Amino acid sequence: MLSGAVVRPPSVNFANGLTSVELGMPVYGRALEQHEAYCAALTQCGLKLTRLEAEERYPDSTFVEDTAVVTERCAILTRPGTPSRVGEVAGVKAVLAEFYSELASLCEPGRLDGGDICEAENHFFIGISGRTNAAGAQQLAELLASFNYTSSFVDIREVDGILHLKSGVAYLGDKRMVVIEALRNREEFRGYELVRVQAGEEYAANCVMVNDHVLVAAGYPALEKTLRELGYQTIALEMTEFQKMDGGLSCLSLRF
Ligand code: CIR
Repeated sequence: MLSGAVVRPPSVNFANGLTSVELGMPVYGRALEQHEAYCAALTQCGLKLTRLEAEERYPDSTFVEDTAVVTERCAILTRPGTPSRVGEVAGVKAVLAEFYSELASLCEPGRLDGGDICEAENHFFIGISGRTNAAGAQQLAELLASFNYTSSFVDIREVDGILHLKSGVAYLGDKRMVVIEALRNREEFRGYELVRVQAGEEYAANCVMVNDHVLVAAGYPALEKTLRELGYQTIALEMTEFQKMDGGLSCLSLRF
């Protein structure tokens, strides 16, 4: 069971963050409302939230997931794969130290964003992307192995339209994964039951299992229907303002 999460609301200059999509400027007030609803959903799922202060020095810092990999046995601080985000890690380190006695860090030349890490119980899929390099992936795999976790690499550099591995996959438990079409034939996912995301709903692949619920982005009815038919209780959340900045549901929290 997950019991806690770290979140950070968007800062006033959130719109100055990085994005690769052309969906317009996010509206700050609306982003705050969507973030509040997200926090309420995590609380509804039974998590106790640690809320960090908004951080204007780092406009992308609401996407806390990229700064660490948190597991049942350890937390590993990342070295984000884009220079403007490297400074975000220090603030997250301070708060994770309150929860973890085992706090490891990646080092040069490793680069890795938490959004590339998909935890599937004792196995971790590590995406190699524009943000996570082979050295970062290898360091993480070795650190995870020292805590008795296995891992495998999924190279997504040739997959169009996804920033991170978890922009295209999510683990639901019971060896079941949500995947976008572009990733569904990957050898790495053999042995898993795949819930396919239909064309046009790719953004919804970034859903998040939190205890008895699955958080899903609002506005993607086919995936939500499929999940409900499979017996999941879903909570649909408006994510439009975060989507404009290339962010999804998973990136807004570190859950442990
Ligand atoms: C970035 O480009 O780093 C942010 N604008 C979005 C990060 C999204 N993070 C995630 O999916 N884990």
